[in-house]
Amino acid sequence: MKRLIAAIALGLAACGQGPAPLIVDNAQYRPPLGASGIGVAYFSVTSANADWIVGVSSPLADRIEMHASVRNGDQVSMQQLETIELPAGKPVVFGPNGMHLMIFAPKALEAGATFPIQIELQSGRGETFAFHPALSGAVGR
Ligand SMILES: [Cu+2]
Repeated sequence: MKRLIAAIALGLAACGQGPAPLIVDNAQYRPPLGASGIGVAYFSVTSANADWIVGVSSPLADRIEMHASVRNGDQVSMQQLETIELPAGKPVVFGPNGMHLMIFAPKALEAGATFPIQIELQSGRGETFAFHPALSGAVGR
């Protein structure tokens, strides 16, 4: 009987109304270098449903912008993106020399703490992910 109840509960969860959560991998946070006051975050994100990122924020920063690095000959500049498309089921990668998050005036993290970043979607959802202050190997959530 217990097993049957568990199976029903699982079935309900699988049929729930809520859309599947975002999958975030390799979420890493790079604190500001020197006195720049600007940190950077990289990650890859996959949404089961087609959606758009329409905003990014953190309780530990003044603001966060989405940027793309644009190469023009020898020059690389950055362009701010207001929205970023998330095709259904395809990872969208934010990484060095590509799209990234610029984090303005982030607060210093305590040892062992992660940096919380909330991703707002056009569908109205918002999810917060833990970004690890590490250069590699860290996985978000
Ligand atoms: Cu930038």
